Amino acid sequence: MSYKYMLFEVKDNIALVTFNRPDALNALSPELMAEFGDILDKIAADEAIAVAILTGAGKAFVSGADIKAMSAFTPLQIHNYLATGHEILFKIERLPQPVIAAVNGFCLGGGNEIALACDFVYASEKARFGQPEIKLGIIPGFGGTQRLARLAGKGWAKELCLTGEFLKGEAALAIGLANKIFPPDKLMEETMKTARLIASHGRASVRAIKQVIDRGTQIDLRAACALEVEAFTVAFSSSDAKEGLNAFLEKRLPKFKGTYES
Ligand code: CO8
Repeated sequence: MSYKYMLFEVKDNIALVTFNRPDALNALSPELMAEFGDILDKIAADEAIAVAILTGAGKAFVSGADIKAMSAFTPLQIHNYLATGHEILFKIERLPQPVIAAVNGFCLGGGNEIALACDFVYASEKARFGQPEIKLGIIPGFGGTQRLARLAGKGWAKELCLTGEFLKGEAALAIGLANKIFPPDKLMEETMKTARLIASHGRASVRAIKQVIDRGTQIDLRAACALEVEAFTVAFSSSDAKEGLNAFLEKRLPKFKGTYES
């Protein structure tokens, strides 16, 4: 599939995925969503990719669903678009690789919902986070009411969804929408730095950490800790674990294989 609304490049084991429809502030048209889903499938199948970064071209990360396209939908078309959108966002969570959202600007509606499905968010001082659907007479539809409540708690999810107001800077940091905020010209550099650090680690342990945190936070603590025991055992049995432990004992840097082989 060739891409009209997305950019996709892989360099040094890091995939850079850019929403690239700046004239419409990277609004999520059905065509763009199909391209995004295709890129996520490619990342899932590519063992050379250790980490993925999502960002946006121009002044937005993503401004949300394409309001023009949405306004012409029938209820059945909306239903199908929402269902497809949820599946695409679940693809992000199912990826073995961590996904970092580098939020460069407006991160609204479906855009904020994409960021919420990523493993963590780095943001520019220009980033504006919000769920403004209420101003359109609708509600968040790509998991915003649910992932936001799980991340920031029910009170913040309700305040953001009920007011439609945007958060930025320290306020976004305080409720966990972003892990770190950087000046605009430093955002990609700092995101790449963290991506390279994660990419330098063993794939089996990176994947296990992503999965056990995602799955574990959906279930009770005792069952979640049992999952951690199993995930630790799998990681411990990998050749990268042998390499990491030996490297420490031999006072040298580890040389991880960069594969998911155990
Ligand atoms: N959809 C389509 N076009 C958009 C969108 C959008 N979400 N956002 C911006 N654009 C377009 C504008 O229409 C404008 O186009 P044109 O130049 O042709 O008039 C261009 O992008 C630039 O936008 P603005 O001139 O408005 O730029 P400003 O800097 O003045 O304002 C804002 C920026 C504040 C981001 C403003 O554009 C805005 O409020 N955008 C809409 C944000 C929004 O409401 N998002 C939520 C959408 S609903 C949603 O995401 C639900 C997801 C799940 C349900 C999906 C069901 C189908």
